[in-house]
Amino acid sequence: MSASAKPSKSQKAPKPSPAATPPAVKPPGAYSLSRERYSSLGVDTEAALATLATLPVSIHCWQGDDVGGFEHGGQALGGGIAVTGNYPGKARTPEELRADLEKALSLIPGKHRVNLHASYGEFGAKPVDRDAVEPAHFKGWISWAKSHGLGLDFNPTFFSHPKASDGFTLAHRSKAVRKFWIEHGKRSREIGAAMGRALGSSTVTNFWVPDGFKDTPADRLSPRERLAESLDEIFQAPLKGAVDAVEPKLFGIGSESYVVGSAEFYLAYAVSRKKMLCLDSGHFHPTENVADKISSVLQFLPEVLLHVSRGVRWDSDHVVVYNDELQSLAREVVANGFLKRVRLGLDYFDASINRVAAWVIGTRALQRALLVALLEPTRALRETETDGDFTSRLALQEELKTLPFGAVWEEFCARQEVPAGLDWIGEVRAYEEAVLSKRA
Ligand code: RNT
Ligand code: ZN
Repeated sequence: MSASAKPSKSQKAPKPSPAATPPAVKPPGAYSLSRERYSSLGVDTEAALATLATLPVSIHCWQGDDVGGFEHGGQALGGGIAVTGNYPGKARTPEELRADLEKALSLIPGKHRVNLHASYGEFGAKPVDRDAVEPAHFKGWISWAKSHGLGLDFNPTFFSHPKASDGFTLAHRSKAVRKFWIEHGKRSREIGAAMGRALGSSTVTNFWVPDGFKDTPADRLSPRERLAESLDEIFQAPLKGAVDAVEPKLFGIGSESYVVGSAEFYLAYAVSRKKMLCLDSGHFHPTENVADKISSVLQFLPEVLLHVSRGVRWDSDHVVVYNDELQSLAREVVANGFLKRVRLGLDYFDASINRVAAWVIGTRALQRALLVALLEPTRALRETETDGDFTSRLALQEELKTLPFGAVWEEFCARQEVPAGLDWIGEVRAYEEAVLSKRA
């Protein structure tokens, strides 16, 4: 602004001599300064931005309605998982859930996937039990995904159902109950394969069952024999395009003493049956390092699925945030060149804050962690280690923590045409006022 345009106090100040006037060039922006800083460490920020744009995150539909689903009569949440909070405005219909997802996706940079549960089908006027679900019940989701260029992932729902009310499904002592759930598993696998075929992008069908005991079992073996047998029956038929994953867990509410599908059970199952293993970050002892598992299991498995979550003291499924744990998870995937062998998915549910914001915060946090991992000078870091120079390794690791990645992230958002910084929250507030607050 010229001095004449706005008479102000500055007019009283002595006029700078012409020699002291800085040349009228635009100062370098925060991004170009950061790019130079990274480049001095041998890191190409442009390459990092290009790679990040190709990484889809499988966004879990169930954050939008507190794991409710759309079955007739809407079962209470079961299976040892729990959602707390009563923030208004949760989605009540597939249309509402899709609209909320669209809002969230418009604030998340990049192209992504949506992860559905079998209980989220569109079942029409008559109740459809779990042993009768079909690809037809997911037509609406498939055409929506197609029109938005999204991939889909899928999960059979082995909880929130009268036949799961005693905490057992595929490992149930009753043959009839097992048979019911085996049929659900087979049909879910067919739905997943049909989704993948329709969208031209393979759908992972992820199997998690809650089966376990509240108190010390007398027999730890038989339920595991039954679970292995049930899974084998589900996976028996060769199915073109099926990509199956299995998800272990340490404990759940009501299964504190014993979970049939433990980490060892499913790791061995996945290796012997050539299935994908799903690592959920809330499913281990709180002091276990989930990031450290990736390079171990990928020695023997072609692929893993991540359910990125945030447990606070237990498997509480808090919204994912950018913390050390998330950063080391992303770092292990990127630094080891595993981006093609790790499917990135989210799994959390918080009903105490705006649910659209919960999706945006968690997904952007994971993407930011991936970006920081992509900006790591991995070769230089590894060289210190091969040289046995652990002093420099530690010094460099510390230095990396305060490099200017924020400006690179904002550049990514700008190029992907989504709000950078906190600007997205205004859009969520406007949506809340116009749409969410009108829901009873
Ligand atoms: C439960 C598992 C499972 C579920 C979803 C809803 O502990 O993490 O993945 O959270 O399937
Ligand atoms: Zn999970």
